[in-house]
Amino acid sequence: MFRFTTAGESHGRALVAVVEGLPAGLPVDVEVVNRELERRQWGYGRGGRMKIERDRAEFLSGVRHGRTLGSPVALQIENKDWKNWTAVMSSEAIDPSEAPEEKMRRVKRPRPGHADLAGGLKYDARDLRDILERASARETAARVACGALAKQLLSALGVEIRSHVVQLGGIPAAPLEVDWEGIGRIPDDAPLRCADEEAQAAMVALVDEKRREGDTLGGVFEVVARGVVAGLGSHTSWEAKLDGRLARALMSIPAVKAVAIGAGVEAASLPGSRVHDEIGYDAEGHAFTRPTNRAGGLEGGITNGEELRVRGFLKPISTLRRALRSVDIETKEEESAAFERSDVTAVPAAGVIGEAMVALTLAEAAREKFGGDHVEEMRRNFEAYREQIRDY
Ligand code: EPS
Repeated sequence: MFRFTTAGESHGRALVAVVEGLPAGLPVDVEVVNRELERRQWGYGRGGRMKIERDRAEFLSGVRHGRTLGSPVALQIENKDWKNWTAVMSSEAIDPSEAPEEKMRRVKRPRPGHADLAGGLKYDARDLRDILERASARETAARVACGALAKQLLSALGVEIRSHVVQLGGIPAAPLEVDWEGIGRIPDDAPLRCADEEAQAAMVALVDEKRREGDTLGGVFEVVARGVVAGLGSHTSWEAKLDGRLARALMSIPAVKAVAIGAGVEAASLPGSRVHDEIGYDAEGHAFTRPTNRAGGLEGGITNGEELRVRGFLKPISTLRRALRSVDIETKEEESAAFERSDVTAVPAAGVIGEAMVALTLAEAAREKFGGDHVEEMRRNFEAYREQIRDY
């Protein structure tokens, strides 16, 4: 079974992750993982924390001489900021006389939109730091490291994954439609990983404006996977449907409030003749063809061989410098919500996290379909299946 899990608090010692179910023999390049971690940190609108962190993965188990062993892969990403929080985040019991309130940075004013209040109520936390440290999007660095391993597995099956920002703070008015090559042309150092330079310049100006105002912005990212073979996921039960699994994976990214596959919500207001992708056949290439891909590569919860296209819609970040109204959980008096520091927006970073979540979901589906204990065994099973499709 392929699965992954993460642990770690935002200002704790480190983030850790365990990935289980990777086949043996998969090449693992730590620099490739680190490049993904760097991509997640990039983006106009990030705050002071990203100047402190320089995320690097360290493999603790499951990899030997640059290849997986088939055993659980454990990795760790150090929090450089930890040294500034050792007392606040200490795992040892603290004597209250040696821990004055101001030093403990207790949080009592929940931020609307964050997990603070709901989590505080649920876990009976009187210091909301007990909630926010784990609810922080810092955790997504660990997911990106896991996703980098999933990407390495998928690349053995010819799958490539990219992401880009298609809307930020309502700019442009409708989300951008960009083909695979267009996404590939976005330079690595584009401030917001957006294919349209004019729209990007307007987004940057809006980020500046909202930073001045102490406000925040959301937006829409798109993840595209190319080379995904038809037949991942299944129509046979609700939990096997890959569209549902992808939606869940993307919805679990902090601030994502909606997910769309292919034409997504727009399809709901169009007639069937303008939505469904007609089917043709290329006799020479022995392949079914589609002139359009409004389905986003998924039909019946199964990949259909077209590009997989999924979008994540983010609400604005819930930590505002110009804090919203809240209530002190102790005094019950009206107060402004807590603010330490924050990003104005993190939509490009969410796109990279989206890539990781898509990669992990596809890797799980590929492990189900092609099995194999060694990556070459998996690849043989995959090639045999591809032949079966060609002869269909
Ligand atoms: C976050 C708050 C900020 C962000 C953080 C998510 O961190 P801090 O509280 O340390 O200023 O920078 O994102 C990351 C640390 C990251 O690695 O993406 C939050 O409250 O969710």
